[in-house]
Amino acid sequence: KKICVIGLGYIGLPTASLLGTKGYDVLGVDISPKVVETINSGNVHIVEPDLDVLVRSAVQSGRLQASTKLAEADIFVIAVPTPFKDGFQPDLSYIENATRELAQHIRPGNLVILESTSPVGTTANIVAEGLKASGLDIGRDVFVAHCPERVLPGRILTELVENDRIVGGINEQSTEVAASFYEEFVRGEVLRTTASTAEMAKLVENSFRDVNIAFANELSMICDRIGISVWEVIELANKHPRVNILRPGPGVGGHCIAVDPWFIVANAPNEARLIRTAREVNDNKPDWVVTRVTTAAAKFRNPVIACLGLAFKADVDDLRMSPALEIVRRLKDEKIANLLICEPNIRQHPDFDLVSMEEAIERADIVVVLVDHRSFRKLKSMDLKEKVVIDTRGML
Ligand code: SAJ
Repeated sequence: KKICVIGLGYIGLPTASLLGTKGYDVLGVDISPKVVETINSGNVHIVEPDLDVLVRSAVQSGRLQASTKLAEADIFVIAVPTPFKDGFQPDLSYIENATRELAQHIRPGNLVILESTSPVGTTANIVAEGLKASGLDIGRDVFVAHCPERVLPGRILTELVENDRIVGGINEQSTEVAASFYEEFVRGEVLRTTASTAEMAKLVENSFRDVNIAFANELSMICDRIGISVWEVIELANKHPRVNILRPGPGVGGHCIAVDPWFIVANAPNEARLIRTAREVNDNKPDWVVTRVTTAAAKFRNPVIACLGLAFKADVDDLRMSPALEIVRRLKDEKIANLLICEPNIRQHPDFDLVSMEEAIERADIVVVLVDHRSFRKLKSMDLKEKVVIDTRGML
């Protein structure tokens, strides 16, 4: 079977290379010539455990090829970004462009799968509707389904195979054809539903997490106001058999959890009140951290601040929508201190000079922990007695 994966990012590339090693002939398509060139030379442009090995082996075996151009295939998988634009409205232009191109390549018997996280209605109203430009009978000649990706960055290759998958077609036959495809390589359960229910289920998963993190973040601000340790409160409360509070942090980042809840708000603005408020609580958390740091800095004459971490979460190199990055940028703009910035997972940053954790700690008056990277664990054994420590992740 020939598979064409459109979009070779954090989801598309792992999917394409996994299918390549499972015996499918895979064409990976991306608009960036640089990405295409990198992959065709057997290399990767994103950091994810074991992905480099998988891509190299798929490319070397001749089962994975990348191109900037679509070609004919049996199955098309769309894995392009769905960001939002001003006013928190979903930006579906990548899906629209992919669909427009696809309409020129599909043939009877094809299956088109949308994996990108999308507002409810996208599979039917944008993809299936757009494919009608091919002149084919969409739903009968060509099957269309939504199968949202659910993998956790840092564990993508394992979760691609192990996680249960939701498959929702625009009609029953589409659901069945798409589900059979996933059953060929997924070890988890393949759950059948409609396209719009599949879309909503994915948005709900990430909103559930966002709302629960917002609860933890609100608690951290309340406890700080009252003067007790939020970490101890959560540890004790979580001893209750039915309580499981998540961890407060500097805010919620990444391109999923900080984005997807807005798609629900856009669909039902009057009803989605808790979901919207949770987003606002999490988006305001960096501001709260900046205020705490600037208040602490005001007590020094020429303060030196160590900022530990820029990534959006532990043990990744991804800085997209990272609250840590936002906090560091804001502190830099405030010009109140000399900043020493440390991010062990990237080699360099265009806007900041990076230093080692040891150097940052040694020279700092104030230490701000922004990411709980594994390599920061040695902080516990370092001498911080003379320093003001603002630990947004509860590492200490
Ligand atoms: N965070 C906290 N406290 C916590 C947990 C997370 O502050 O207790 C923060 C993280 O530091 C990070 C953000 O939340 O800034 C999101 O991190 P994450 O690890 O919760 O999730 P992502 O964005 O890496 O991946 C999520 C996953 N969704 C769920 O767990 C419901 C993943 O399964 C999805 O596939 C992915 O979004 C996606 O692509 O939608």
